[in-house]
Amino acid sequence: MSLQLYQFPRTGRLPNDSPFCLKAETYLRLVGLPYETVTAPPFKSPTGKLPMLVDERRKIPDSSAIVAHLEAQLGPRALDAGLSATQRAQSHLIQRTVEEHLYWSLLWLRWIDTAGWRATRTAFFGSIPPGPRHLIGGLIRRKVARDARGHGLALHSRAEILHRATQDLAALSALLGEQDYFLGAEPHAIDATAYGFLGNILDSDLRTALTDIAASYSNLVAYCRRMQRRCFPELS
Ligand SMILES: N[C@@H](CCC(=O)N[C@@H](CS)C(=O)NCC(=O)O)C(=O)O
Repeated sequence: MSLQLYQFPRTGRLPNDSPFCLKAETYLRLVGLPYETVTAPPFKSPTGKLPMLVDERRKIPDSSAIVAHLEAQLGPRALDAGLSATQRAQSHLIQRTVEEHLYWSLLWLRWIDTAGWRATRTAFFGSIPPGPRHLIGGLIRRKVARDARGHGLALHSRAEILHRATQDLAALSALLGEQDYFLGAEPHAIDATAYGFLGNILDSDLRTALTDIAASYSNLVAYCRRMQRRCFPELS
């Protein structure tokens, strides 16, 4: 099996500031499969989004499709092989919450919120000369704003967006409780997803208003530290 993970360029301390890319790489680390990362623009992927996995010659865009593909290959060694129907349902609901809701809050705070945008522009476009930096950054920012309004969350006030994101974090903290991982003492595929997003909120150099809110949940902070030590020990 030759695996190449196509993702955005690394911009800081975290392996990737895209939560979906970090999810895919965290999964690969959890299962211990060898892979190489390839820095690529999103148009290289058939969906126009990253991450994308190339397994031999086969292109697999979408982090969930990547996880499903590798879980199928791993068979009895798959991370979720022994899960009950209830645990699978819990994973599904956690995943939907972070990918379809919490993600949009983080996106809004990074790209649209004035303070977040200053940091995002520097992190993502800082290596481009100032003229084109403002042009390219502005164009992508307008697309993100359009997407976020289309989703619906960006139609609300900043306070409401923060409130809803805080509800997601509170729910994640309550579900995790005193456990080491979301489904118990050992990590499963949902932990790759959870760390992709929580790591991007808590551990990224790109801080937003959500970073301090998440930092008040001590079990989420400890969880990120645990995941980082387990999956990316070179960062600790
Ligand atoms: N459902 C996809 C979502 C991937 C996604 O939204 N990636 C974003 C970066 S976090 C992207 O590539 N955006 C580029 C664009 O929309 O042009 C997955 O799970 O991989």
